[in-house]
Amino acid sequence: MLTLYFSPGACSMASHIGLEETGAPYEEKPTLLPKGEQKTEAYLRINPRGKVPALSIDGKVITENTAILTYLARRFPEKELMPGDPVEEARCIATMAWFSNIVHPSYQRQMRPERFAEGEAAQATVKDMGRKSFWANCQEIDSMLQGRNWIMGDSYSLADGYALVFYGWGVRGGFPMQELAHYTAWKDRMLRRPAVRKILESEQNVLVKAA
Ligand SMILES: N[C@@H](CCC(=O)N[C@@H](CS)C(=O)NCC(=O)O)C(=O)O
Repeated sequence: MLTLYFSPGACSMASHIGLEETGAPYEEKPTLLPKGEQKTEAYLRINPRGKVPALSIDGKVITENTAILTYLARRFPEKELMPGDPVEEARCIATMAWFSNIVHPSYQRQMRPERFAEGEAAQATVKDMGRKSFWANCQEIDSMLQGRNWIMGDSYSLADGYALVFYGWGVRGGFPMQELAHYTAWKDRMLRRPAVRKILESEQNVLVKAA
């Protein structure tokens, strides 16, 4: 049995979309960050780092969106959820690693500056730098989508669901996402995918609430 631990609106939405795209049955375990459920004893037994997402595969847990999405694509190869060519597959993993290592933390700096610096003035600088770098990251995603339907080119991949997390966070954070023409056209394309729409609606994501 596949069991996903996630919190609506968090980066775990990438794995939630990924699981839905496989078409396989899975169990949902909402682990609500606003209620601190990621820090409970029960959840720390699942992921001692206290973060979502976590995916349990018959009791074996994997964490990190990049690992979960790569696992799902390899477990369900017939769904073609990541490129089959090894070089293209590595590029897809590299893109997801960039989302995880750079894009996510830049948003986090503007949302939670207190985790990065002490004192009001230092936190204001961290927040400002976080906003600037998150916006630069969104512009880079916009350029990546120029002349392409999907993040990896002609074919949809699980990296697309990951990129949608940041479009939603951009809207939530008051960034002028509509100015990013390629990213916005791609977001509309994403919303036409039944699996994506289903998860966004079930998580009550800002992108479907606003539509
Ligand atoms: N690189 C990790 C990031 C996981 C992560 O930071 N998740 C956040 C939600 S977006 C979380 O669980 N935060 C809870 C906390 O920090 O207390 C991944 O991609 O899975």
